[in-house]
Amino acid sequence: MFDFIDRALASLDKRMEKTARRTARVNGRRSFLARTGGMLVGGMVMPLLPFDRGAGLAHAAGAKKNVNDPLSCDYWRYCSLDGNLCNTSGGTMTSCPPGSEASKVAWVGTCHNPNDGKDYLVSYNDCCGKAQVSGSTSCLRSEGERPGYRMGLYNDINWCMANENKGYHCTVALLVGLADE
Ligand code: ABN
Repeated sequence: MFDFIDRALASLDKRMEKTARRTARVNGRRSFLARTGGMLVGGMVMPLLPFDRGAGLAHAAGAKKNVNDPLSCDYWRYCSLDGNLCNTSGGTMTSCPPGSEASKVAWVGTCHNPNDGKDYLVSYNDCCGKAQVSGSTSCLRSEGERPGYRMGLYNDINWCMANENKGYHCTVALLVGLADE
């Protein structure tokens, strides 16, 4: 009889011990530290992982339709042009309209020419000293532009600032040369 009770108590002991160990494993200090450590490391590593800051802009850039039309903002040379097209403002793509003069400083972009697969440096000079005309085509493209924390990386600027007459009229796109020369 006592033998039976002894065995029953021993079995109960074993089960209690097992349950206590399992509880300690799941809720114990070490497990808490391991989980917290995992979350901390994850939190530190997440911001380092690469992600697309361009919000798919590269894809949108590839979707341009009129890449060979100099009267369209899609034209490949205008990849970083922010302003009115001079060829719709009384001038041409490379010359300022009469009565205006080219800016002394300019924004230079790197544009991919889909016709020959090469990258070109393009200088966007503003034409200065004449009022803007209505009906001219205004473009806003900023491939390669970065937020305005550094002036040289930001193209939303009136480049007539260095000229005597600072009135902005339009922007020309001059081919400077191959980007990897
Ligand atoms: N570079 C064209 C321009 C002119 C005035 C203001 C912003 C941009």
